[in-house]
Amino acid sequence: MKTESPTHNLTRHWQALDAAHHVHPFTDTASLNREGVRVITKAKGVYLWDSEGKPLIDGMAGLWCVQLGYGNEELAEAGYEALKTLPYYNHFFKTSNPWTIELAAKLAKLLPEGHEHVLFANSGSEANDSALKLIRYYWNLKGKPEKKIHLSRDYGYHGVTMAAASLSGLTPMHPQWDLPLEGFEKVPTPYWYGARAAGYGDIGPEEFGVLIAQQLEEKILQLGADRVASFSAEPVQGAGGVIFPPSTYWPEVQRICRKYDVLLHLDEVITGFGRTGEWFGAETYGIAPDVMTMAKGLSSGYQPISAISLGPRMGDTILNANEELVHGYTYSGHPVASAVALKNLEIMERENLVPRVKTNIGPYLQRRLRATFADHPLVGEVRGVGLLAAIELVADKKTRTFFPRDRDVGTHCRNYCFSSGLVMRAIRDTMVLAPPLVVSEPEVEEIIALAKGAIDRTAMDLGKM
Ligand code: PXG
Repeated sequence: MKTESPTHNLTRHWQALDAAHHVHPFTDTASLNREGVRVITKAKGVYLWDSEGKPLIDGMAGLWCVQLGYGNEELAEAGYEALKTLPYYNHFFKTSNPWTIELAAKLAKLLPEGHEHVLFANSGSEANDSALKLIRYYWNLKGKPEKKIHLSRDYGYHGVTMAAASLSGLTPMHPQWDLPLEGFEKVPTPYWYGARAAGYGDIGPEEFGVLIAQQLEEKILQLGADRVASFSAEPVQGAGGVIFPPSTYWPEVQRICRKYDVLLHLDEVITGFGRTGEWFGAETYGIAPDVMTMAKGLSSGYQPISAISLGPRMGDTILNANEELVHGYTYSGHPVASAVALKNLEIMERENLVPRVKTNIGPYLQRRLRATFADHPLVGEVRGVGLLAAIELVADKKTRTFFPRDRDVGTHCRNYCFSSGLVMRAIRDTMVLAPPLVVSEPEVEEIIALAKGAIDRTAMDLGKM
């Protein structure tokens, strides 16, 4: 009879307890419990280990957030220092703490021009919820209370609270919860690779960017500009499929927002803190938002913290309202989270991580991905900026034809990735990479080799190799 190792017994113990008591996000509980969960027990650099001692290289920086990689001692010490000195206090009673003050000032230096003020929250969803409240308040203060409709995009992901899920354009996020709420409307996204399949014919990316932006204008005119409060968007759509806008898109969107007096809310939860080779996607794409939300990379995911920054219009109006701002969380500007975030930004600056993504490791990843996959029979397109990349798996490269959704080719490929020791995310049939900003060239090579193995095996299963 086979005897089981102590680690295996422990894994089984945790799997049983997890199945009995723990409900997972975005997961079919019954199906997961039949399979058994993978328990991650430690991490260092760009590697994770599970409870069986199996290493995984993390091509996703956790959930697009671990900019500095795992096991950074300085971040741990910054958190420990704050935990010992001031484990908790709030900002409600005319009080503050040194770490949150320094963090706000540091952000004001890094943020787009005119963004001098920040509010803190604990997650991307809360930040987006807060941004929408501040947008509503702005229009109320301006004497335009009828401006209440929030526009956002198909395939957008903005989180899961009632408002953030309503803002999200991933339709499976809505029916279970009777969402979206009233007053949330969607416009199309500049997903050029899918343009042909969506019936736009053989249009070029630049022309397509303008066409899609103009659909925002049509939507505003159809609803009435006097009723539209805001347009929310990620500079690059992340969880919706890593969709990069054609260069014509953002200039046109900004022109339209200005013309119809619609506030521009930029969701930088994924693109913030170096992911695209600048501190913010706003710089990469030349966007001047009225309000910006950020989370994830702000603390490299070591602590839950998010922020909302106000541009000049909203800042001037809201902060000079001469009345109480009736908003805030118990943990807004938590001292420990603030200390870790502050140290995280200090290290990113000291190590020149953002320029490294722009001129060194980002271009290296992009070049190597294209060299490896451009001619692959299963790969329709490799796209990316900085350390954000997507590999689109398609049924027919020439005609840009996708596989039927129910083939679930992406999940099939992702399962091969996991079993060979690579964390790579599948969004529909798009394979996605967003490694930690500290990833080295040999680690990039390891990620690409494992990705190639998984994509090759998927292609063979489909009879394409
Ligand atoms: N905005 C954007 C652009 C995001 O990517 C949120 C808001 C919400 O943040 P919180 O902290 O509330 O989760 C996100 C989060 C995935 C995945 O599978 C992506 C996110 C979260 C969980 C899973 O790609 N993004």
